[in-house]
Order: sequence, then C-alpha cells, then structure tokens
Amino acid sequence: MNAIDPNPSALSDLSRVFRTDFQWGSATSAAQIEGAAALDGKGPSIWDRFCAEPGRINDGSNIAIACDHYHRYKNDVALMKWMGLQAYRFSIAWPRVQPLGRGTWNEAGFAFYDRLIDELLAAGIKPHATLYHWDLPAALHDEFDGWPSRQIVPLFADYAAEVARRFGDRLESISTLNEPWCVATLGYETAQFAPGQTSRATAAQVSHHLLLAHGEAIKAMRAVTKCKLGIVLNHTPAFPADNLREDDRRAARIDDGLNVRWYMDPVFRGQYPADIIEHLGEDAPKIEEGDLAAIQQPLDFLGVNFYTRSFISTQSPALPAPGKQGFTDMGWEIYPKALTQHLVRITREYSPPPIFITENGMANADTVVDGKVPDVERIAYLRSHLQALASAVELGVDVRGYFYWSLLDNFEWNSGYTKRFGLFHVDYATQERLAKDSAHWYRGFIETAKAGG
Ligand code: IFM
Repeated sequence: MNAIDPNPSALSDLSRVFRTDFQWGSATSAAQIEGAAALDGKGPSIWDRFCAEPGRINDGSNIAIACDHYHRYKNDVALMKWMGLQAYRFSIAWPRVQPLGRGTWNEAGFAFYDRLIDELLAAGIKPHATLYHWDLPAALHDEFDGWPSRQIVPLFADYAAEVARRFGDRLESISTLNEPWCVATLGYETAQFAPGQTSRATAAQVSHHLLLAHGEAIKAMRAVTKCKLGIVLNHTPAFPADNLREDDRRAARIDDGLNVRWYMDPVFRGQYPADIIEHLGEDAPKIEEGDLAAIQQPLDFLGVNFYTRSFISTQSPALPAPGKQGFTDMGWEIYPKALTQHLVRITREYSPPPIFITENGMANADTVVDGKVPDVERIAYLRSHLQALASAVELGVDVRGYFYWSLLDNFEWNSGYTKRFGLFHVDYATQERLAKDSAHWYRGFIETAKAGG
C-alpha cells in the first residue's frame, strides 16, 4: 500500500491496466552518474572535453566525479531493490571499454559493467544497456572529426558487437543510440551539447551517420547475440499554437518532421521524409546507395523518451505554451495528454515493435526539509504520465515497460548539476542519496502493480 498517496484504490485501478509482465524501472546514463572519468584506463570523451571549455556548462561543473556511481554502484543497486524496480536502464561509456574508440579493449572498463550487471541480476533487476548516450571517445573526434565522418560507422558496429558478445546473454536489451536528434541537433547545429558546433549541414550528415551506425550495429549484434535489440528516440510532438493559422500548422509539421519523422521513417520505412529533404535543401545529407536498406533493420523494441510537447507559434511575438498543468524546472510544459496521442499516432502510422518508455520525468527545484524531499510536483507528474500511458494502452498501444528519468539527481549536460531529475536526492558534497517522496510513491505504485493492482 502506498503510504503517501491519498487515493490508493485509484492507484490499483491504474496499475491493473498494464500487462502482468510490464517492467517498472528507472534510467541513468554513464556520463551523467559514473564519475571515475580517467580511472582504470578510461579514455576521455567529448563531454570530458566540453566541460573543460569555459562557458559551456552553466554552473562551470564537470563529470570527473558526478554521482561517483563507479564506486557506489552496489549501494545504488540496493536503492533500486528497495524501490522494487524490475528493470534498470544504464549506458555503457564507449571510451571506458575502448579508450580510443578503436583498437584495444579496456578489460578494466568491461569489468565494471560486468560487476554492475551481476549486481542487478542478483537483485532481480533486468539490465537494459544503451551503447551510445553521447560520450563519444574524444580520440575519434580528434582523429577524423567524429560523427560527421562516415568512418565512424564500422567502428561503432565493432564496439556494439563486442558488447553484445560479452554481455548479450545477461542483458535484457541493448539499445544502439539514445536520442540521435539531440546528438545531431544540439551537438552540431545549436552548439548546446558536445562537441559544440554550429552547422545545420553537418548536423544533418551526423544524423545520417548515426542512423547508419545504428543499422550496422544491429546487423553486427544479431550475428553474435539473441538479446533484444532496439533504438531509443526522443519524441517531442509538435502542436500548432493556433490551429486556424496555416503558418503554424506548416511549422508544426516541419518540427515534427525534424524531430519524429526524420528518425522514424528511415528506421521503420527505409526512407527519409521528402518534405524534410526539401526543407534542408543544400544541407540535406549525402546518402549512398544501400544506406537506407542498412538503416531499416528489424527491431525487437522501440524506446520512446517523452518529456513534453513543442508548442509552435509563427506569430511575433510567439504565443507562449499555455502550461495549464505547469512547467518543469527546465521550463518544459507539462502536457501528459501528448503522450497518449503520440503513442497512438506512431502505432497507427508505423506499426512499431513493442514500445518501452525509456525516459520520462521532470526536473524540479527539490530541497531537503527535515530529512525529507517533499517533491509533490514530481509525484503529480509521474501520476499524470502513468495515467496518460494507461490511456494509450487502453487504446491498443503495445507498451512493455516504463523507466523514470532519473534514478538519481545527476549531471544535466549543459545545465550542470543545477537541475534535479532524480527519485533520489544527491548531496554532491557528501554523495549521500536520499529517497524523495516521489521515490516512496513510485515504490508504493510498483508494489501495488506487482500485487496485481
Ligand atoms: O538527462 C537527459 C538524458 O540524458 C537524455 N534525455 C533527456 C534527459 C533530461 O534532459
């Protein structure tokens, strides 16, 4: 029974909507929590570099220590077990297991993930690994510019196959990429993320190389493992601010094309959307014969990361998002209804394989009050998004799992440590973890779900 929820019977009705084998989990990524940035043979990543460039990270911080999960993973798995998590999504730092991004493997790096996976399995938690959550080995960037170069494609496939060969029998799933839209657009067009470049043409080429690397990695992994394989895409559905304005509708369609269809169409239909190719004009990527067939590999699941919607206004000044349910500490509108609508839409348009919500969560200005973190906003966010997910399931969407982002407060990329997404509060000075009220709520919800609602 959930001690901090005023309406436990509603919770049990909610949890009953989901399959009995539904996986309730939480997610993190290597660069954001591990620390140990130069330990045991790990090579530098482009994010280690980016943090060292003045002005790139809002609070001037870096990822040298982060949540020190590298040393505290046993404790962190114990926290997951306490919460009753059935699944945990983490990422493997490519430069930890292959410091130069090619050539020699770093056995000490693999040993860390080996210990982590064993610890999770011993706790009854299914491990879901992601191969690329943005920490490219810096050596690949130095040597030939990283993702803008096609040379990276076979190197990523080699790395993927090696991970699959070593861990495929113990992992529940392997995702190739996390949020390629962010890698390409924020890393190479808007310069908010590493490596901080500002060219739309480069970003478009990067997106193509990411997708190609995904396809080649899936092929290489299929040859060595039976583990379930997929990709994780961030979807921010676009809504015209004024449905009666053709400009708004057209702009929303382009936004959707760049964020959703640019990745979904090649992965599930083997083609890029024609309107976006036209929109990019001379900046459209160079695509070689056979590339699209290579990208369109059969997948076992689709990971969807959902946080908010885009509210598209072409007026000047632009109409602001209404935010009737508020905004998160990132300034993102809370709009759970879009989750239902979007899942129904992609199911209808793409007939994807089973879906996992691989990320969903909110940043909140949490503070510790008398030894507790009363994050009522996060409980409301979590509850409303689980309700939206349940509605999608009732409308026929095949969803198999949900991962709250994130287990711990952690390094929020260019926002540094100023944004707290965690179910556990982290005191970065002491590395003490404290279960927020939302962690207690999620624990109660999972307990209800496990008991059959
Ligand atoms: O922290 C990130 C994560 O690394 C990728 N998806 C969005 C999260 C919140 O911004």
